[in-house]
Amino acid sequence: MLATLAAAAVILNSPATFETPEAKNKRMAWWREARFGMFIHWGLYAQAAGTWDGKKYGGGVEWIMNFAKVPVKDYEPLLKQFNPVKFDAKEWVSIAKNAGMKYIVITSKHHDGFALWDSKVSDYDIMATPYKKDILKALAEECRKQGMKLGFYHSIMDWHHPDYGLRRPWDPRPEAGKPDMDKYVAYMKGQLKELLTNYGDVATVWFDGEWEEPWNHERGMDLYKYVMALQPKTIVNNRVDKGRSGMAGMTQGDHAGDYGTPEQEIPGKGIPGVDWESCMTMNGTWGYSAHDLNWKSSETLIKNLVDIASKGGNYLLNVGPTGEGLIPDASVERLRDMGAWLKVNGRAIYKTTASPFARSAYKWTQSKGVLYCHVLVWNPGSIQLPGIRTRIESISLLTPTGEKKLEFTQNADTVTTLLPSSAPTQVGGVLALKYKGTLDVTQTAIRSGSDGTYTLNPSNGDVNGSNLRQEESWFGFWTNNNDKIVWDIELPAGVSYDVVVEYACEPGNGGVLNISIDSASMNTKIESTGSWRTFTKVKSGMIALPKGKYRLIASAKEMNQALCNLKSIRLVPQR
Ligand code: FHN
Repeated sequence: MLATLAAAAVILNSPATFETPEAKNKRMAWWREARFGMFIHWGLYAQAAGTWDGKKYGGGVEWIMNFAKVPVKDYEPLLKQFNPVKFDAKEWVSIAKNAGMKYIVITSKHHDGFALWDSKVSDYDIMATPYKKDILKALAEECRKQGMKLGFYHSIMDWHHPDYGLRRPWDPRPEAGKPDMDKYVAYMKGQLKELLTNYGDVATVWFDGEWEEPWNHERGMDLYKYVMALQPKTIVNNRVDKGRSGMAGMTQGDHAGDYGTPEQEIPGKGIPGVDWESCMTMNGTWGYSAHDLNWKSSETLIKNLVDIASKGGNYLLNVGPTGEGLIPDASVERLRDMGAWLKVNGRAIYKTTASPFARSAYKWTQSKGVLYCHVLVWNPGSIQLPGIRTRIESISLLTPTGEKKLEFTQNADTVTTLLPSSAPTQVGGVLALKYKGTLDVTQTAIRSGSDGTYTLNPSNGDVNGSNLRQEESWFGFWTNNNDKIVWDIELPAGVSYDVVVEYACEPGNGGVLNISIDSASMNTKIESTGSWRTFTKVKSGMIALPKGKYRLIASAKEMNQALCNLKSIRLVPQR
């Protein structure tokens, strides 16, 4: 027994895991294959729909109690209004399934403390509303019927419970006495025990609200062990503990948690051996807002899915149902488009692993014996795929009617094939390159497109820096003077190029962007374009260099607060 305890102690001190790597791999297997899940933010805040006392709020309006500084006594009346009579578990699960999502994570309790299930340890739950039916019970039953995995989001931070260690400043509630965090944790464990014993297999527990002072590493490690003891097969995100590095979401050091949780962003590169999931909204809010119509396009959502999968991550895409229990039409339409794309290309997403290329003009995923090249911008005609030394046996285009074989040639390390005139889906198409044996790829320098233009962007650039990173389709967070971007390119003989910079800059920011390549160096004044998403193109200078391989470096010569969002640097052959 002592030996076992000693062994357990050793594992306990390893990076916050309580099992062997083999056991963890077994436990994580379904999640690593799933790649795509639905996040559902739903609760009393849906009834408010982003407005309080006639004032409209922006951002994540599941925070409206906080934004509008609503005391508990004035928020609780929502209990009597929340009556989601149009909630239909079968419809919700079917929407997720038809979208190609493999798991659902729903807010069992968000920061406002309201419980979506029939909790015996709280009267602040769905049974206190006119609806009086256990939402999570209905959802769990339907998920089992449809073979959909179900996980629970659970907020550690609780703006309602009097014992949560930090009351809202505008709602001190002295009459409730001094908060007792130990009592609160006992209450939270009581609710988690209900969730983890009464609703069948819980695929994952998605903690949140861990960032405030009352929560600490010791409590996080204890809570992780508590959850694992109740459901040893579940997996727990890194927000159970204090190891999350802000919105970048990856776990620092020996903290509990099975996967990282980047939020509203996609890491610039995947991290081999690290499990992570980017959670993102479709518009600007997690909870339902009647007036946030800033919907991302289906194309953007599909490209996000591909980008994330190409880096070995999962995409947890959010819907915020209405107070009546309906998933907004705009969300349903986009999920339908994603499902249609995945019907054709799902095998290039599910059960795949990250791209073998550190950089490429294309997004790649892979599975045993197959490389998937995601050609998201469709230019019919010849396409070159550099860096592939393994002998390719065949190339097929994935289409709605099955695989379409393509002719191809292969020299030392470049495969060339011809893209047909039209793309098989609304967002490009996927080439399946099949091979036998082990994969052998090289990291080649960036080459030009068929028109001779070099497009340098986040898909093929490397960041040397602390804050600068990919944000959607550009480099963002350029707030550190020392951060820079590097591209390795291969130039042909005798061509002169115009250097064209595409950037966006919010008023009050900007400076001077320096671009250097070999002995050439040029400065571009970065001025406001009106917003971080309003892009403009400016000619920075020109280069004419002998044939060869070069390193082009973009850096900040001068900077006010932030330099810019850099979408691309293009080398355009002078005509
Ligand atoms: O404060 C929450 C927010 O409301 C939302 O739930 C997101 C989803 O990941 N998490 C927190 C912000 O990081």
